[in-house]
Parts: sequence; C-alpha cells; structure tokens
Amino acid sequence: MKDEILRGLTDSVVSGDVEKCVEYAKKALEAGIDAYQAIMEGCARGMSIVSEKYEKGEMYVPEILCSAEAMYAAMDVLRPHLKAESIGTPRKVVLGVVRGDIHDIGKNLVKLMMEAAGFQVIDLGRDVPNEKFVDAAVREGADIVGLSALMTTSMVVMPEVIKEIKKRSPKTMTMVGGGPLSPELAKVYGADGYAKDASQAVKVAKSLIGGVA
Ligand code: B12
Repeated sequence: MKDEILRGLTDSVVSGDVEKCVEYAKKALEAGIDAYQAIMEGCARGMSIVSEKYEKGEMYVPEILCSAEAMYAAMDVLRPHLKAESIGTPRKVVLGVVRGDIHDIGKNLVKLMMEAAGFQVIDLGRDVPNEKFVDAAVREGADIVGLSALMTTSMVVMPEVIKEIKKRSPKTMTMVGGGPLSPELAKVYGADGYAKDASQAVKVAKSLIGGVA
C-alpha cells in the first residue's frame, strides 16, 4: 500500500499529471505516510527520473516543466504536514541560484527540506547577482549561504561569491550544490560544504552549524 502510493507519486511527477500528483499526495497523508518521506521518495525521485530521461533524449523541455508543476502541486499539499524540527535558535540560510542560471527546481527542493528542518531560509531566487548574495549574508547575519548551479558555465562564479562572503561576513559558512558540482570542486571553490541532494543538504547544514549531522 505504502510503496504503491509512493510509486504513484513518482509516476505522476514523471508523467506531469498535476491532478494525479495531488491525489497521491492526499492519499499519502491519509495512509499516514510521513510527508518528508512522500516528498523525498515520491516527488524528488520522480524529478531524478525526469532528469535521467532528459539526458537519454526520452523527455523534452515542455514535459519536464509539466513534471515540475506536478511536483510543486504535491509539495503544496504535503508542506503543511512536514514535522517542523527544532534546531534551537532558528539559524538563517541565504539560498539562491547563481548569476546566469535559471534552473531553480533543485534549489526549491533544498529550500523546502531546510525549512522543514527548522532553518529560516531567505530565498534570493535564481540568476542572482554575486553582490546580492554577499549583501544578504551581511544584512541577515546569515549562518550559511547556499549556492546552487546547474551549468558548468554558471558554476564558475561560485568561488568569486564565496571569496567575497569570507571577506565581508567571515562567520558565514558556505555550501554549494547542483548537477556539475562535486565534493572535490566544492573544496577547490573554497566552500565549507557540498551536498548532492536536498536531504544531504540538511545534514551538511546541521553539521556546519555544529548541530547533529
Ligand atoms: C529542467 C531543466 C531546465 C529547465 C529549468 C526550469 C527550472 N525552473 O528550473 C529549463 C527548460 C528552463 C532549462 C533551460 C536551460 N537549460 Co536546462 N536542464 C534541465 C534539466 C533537464 C533538469 C534539471 C532539474 O531540475 N533536475 C531536478 C532537480 C531536482 O535536481 P537538481 O537541480 O540537480 O537539484 C538537486 C541537487 O543538485 C541538489 N542541489 C541543487 N542545488 C543545490 C544547492 C545547494 C546549496 C545544495 C547543498 C544542494 C543543491 O539538491 C537538489 C534536490 O535534491 C537538466 C538536466 C539534468 N540532468 O540535470 C538540464 C541542464 C541543467 N540544462 C542545460 C542547459 C544547457 C540549459 C539551457 C542553456 C538550454 C538552452 N540552450 O536554452 C537553458 C539555460 C538557461 C539558463 N540561463 O539557465 C544543461 C547544462 C549543461 C552544462 N553546461 O552544464 C543540462 C545539464 C542538460 C544537458 N545535459 O545539456 N533547463
């Protein structure tokens, strides 16, 4: 039953069926499935399949955007049911997609998971100019700045942003993520942390602020 519902969620994200996705999200809640599990093992898994299918030439851009819509619709149903974790004093995370890059589906997933874990997320959106990250880090006294990039052409601005944050807001930790990034590259860029997906992002963020990883 549980597996069937999670598979239903995944399949309806892949097929971009908003109505079905909402239906399965409601079914998940009725069946007592944890909202976090439904998002990660239902919705996010669906988006991973979509990315793979795109790479293989089995799906095209308009279909991918339908899948994202379906995923967002399910997330709207599930979000209020995420168990808000307490991490003591709310920690601030400034999050955004770097300059020149409009891929924000992954960043939005990271935001949702971070909020569910008790972080206060200041979302700067996508195609964010370098100075906007730095200004927000200083203004907000951010504990962490999370930078997302999905393209090899856009990720190259990350070291510039990180360097400037270290200069103007030395206590702020930085973490990076997105398809072309890797732990090695994150180190080269001077980031304090890297995560390959949204649930890892939460673990890494907690370890950066000295919480339980
Ligand atoms: C969807 C998509 C689009 C959509 C974006 C819609 C949107 N609002 O996001 C649209 C159609 C608009 C688009 C446009 C383009 N795209 Co595109 N797109 C994709 C695609 C198919 C899927 C990306 C996605 O959403 N994946 C699903 C999410 C859930 O996964 P994710 O983003 O990786 O996020 C997870 C992790 O990476 C991590 N994470 C992400 N961010 C962060 C941040 C932090 C701090 C942390 C810790 C973790 C973390 O956690 C996330 C959740 O688990 C990828 C292919 C791929 N395999 O990735 C190409 C891809 C990224 N696109 C590509 C390209 C080239 C483009 C275009 C230039 C195409 C064009 N010629 O116009 C434009 C770029 C426009 C621009 N200036 O940005 C290339 C990039 C190649 C490169 N140079 O590296 C890819 C890889 C496809 C390819 N193989 O050619 N694209």
